[in-house]
Amino acid sequence: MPSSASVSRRTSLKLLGAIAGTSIADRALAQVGSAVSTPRSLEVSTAPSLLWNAPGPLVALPQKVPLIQLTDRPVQLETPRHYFATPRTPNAAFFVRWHLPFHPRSVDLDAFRLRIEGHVQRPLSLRFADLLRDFKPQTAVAVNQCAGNSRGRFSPRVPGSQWGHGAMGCAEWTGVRLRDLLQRAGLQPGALSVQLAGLDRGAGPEGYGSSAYLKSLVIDSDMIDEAIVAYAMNGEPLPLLNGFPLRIVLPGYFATYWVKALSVLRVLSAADENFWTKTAYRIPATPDGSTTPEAIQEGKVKLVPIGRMPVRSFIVSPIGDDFGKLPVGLPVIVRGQAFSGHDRITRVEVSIDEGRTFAAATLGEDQGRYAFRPFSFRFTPSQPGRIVLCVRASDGKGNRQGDSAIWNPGGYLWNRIERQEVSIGAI
Ligand SMILES: Nc1nc2c(c(=O)[nH]1)N[C@H]1C(S)=C(S)[C@@H](COP(=O)(O)O)O[C@H]1N2
Ligand SMILES: [Mo]
Repeated sequence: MPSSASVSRRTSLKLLGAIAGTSIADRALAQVGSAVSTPRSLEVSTAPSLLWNAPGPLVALPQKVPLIQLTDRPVQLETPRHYFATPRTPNAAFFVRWHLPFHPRSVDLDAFRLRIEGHVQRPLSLRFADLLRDFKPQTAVAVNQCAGNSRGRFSPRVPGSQWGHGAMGCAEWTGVRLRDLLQRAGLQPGALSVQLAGLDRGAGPEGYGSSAYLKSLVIDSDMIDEAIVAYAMNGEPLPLLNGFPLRIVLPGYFATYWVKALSVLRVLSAADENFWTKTAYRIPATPDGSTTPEAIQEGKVKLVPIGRMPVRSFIVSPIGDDFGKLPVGLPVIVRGQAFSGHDRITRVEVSIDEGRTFAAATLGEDQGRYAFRPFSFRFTPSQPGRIVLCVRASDGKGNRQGDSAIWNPGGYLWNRIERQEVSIGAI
């Protein structure tokens, strides 16, 4: 018979696991050590996170406010929830994700060149200042979202950073159209794709021998038309951790294509065989990109490169139970952001009865097709108790968020309807 102390410890650990996902529970387990029986603790540590953000510590790196640390080498930082109260994410609060440990710690603009090479008529080597002076600026307000944003929700759990919802941000990006740069260099006949290379280096995933982060865009595609080589973010130089001095911005598409610290555009005349383009970032070729572990194990699932971001919406406030009750009889304003990589947001709906019925929210300013679209929804609770709020968005292409949990081995594309439980108390 276990002692009553260890039973209650176990119960509270279980609770911790349920509300906080794995890390807090794991840390707590490490503290209590052998007092906890192993099988149960393993049960706890595979539960998906229900927290809005990953539960990591806050760290402050150069040019950044304190952000949630997922890993330190390479740096991966998540943006805390409250920064999404506004439709533009401040540069200093913008999330950070690198794959390779040696990302630039400084870049000397005098020495820096953007090279355009490969299957072109005139290879170019451009200075930062050339981009500002010799090309027409192009601006877009757009969401940069990691393909694995919200991976911590996956059940069963998949490998990779266990992000909460904060691996995304929306900024105004300014730079030069990729098409204009390619036109200046002149494509040779047979040019197929453009490989994008950054300054970061290091051992990639074991066994793949990939020491540079390389992505390719097919030349004959809308991707090339929309891509910007950005030198400014919200009107300022990019923070070093977000790709100073130049990065690719590809509005509507997942961040995997938004190559940071961009230094080479290499025009290819054959398919790109490198790991990051050919093998990584693939999703099941099903309508919603979802499949099952069994189907993957049986090797039956056709995989295709990831592309545009599915429609999503997030409640940013109120933030729920642990932070005090909302008074009965006084209005509550539910606020948040919605976006889609397919088209502009046309409708956001909020439910105050856990998704049984929805009513239209008020949309804020439209800053661009692929930008955050703020929404607000006002209601007055008439009795004390618990309410589960839900939010779902629709875009101009007729896509609407559904309520099923996505699963795929990469942990990509999560866009399930979000819930926020709140407590209503008597005044
Ligand atoms: N050079 C380089 N660019 C990169 C990456 C990288 O590892 N190296 N990661 C990509 C991925 S997967 C993401 S999610 C975004 C993150 O952009 P951010 O750090 O500015 O938020 O950068 C993209 N661009
Ligand atoms: Mo990512």
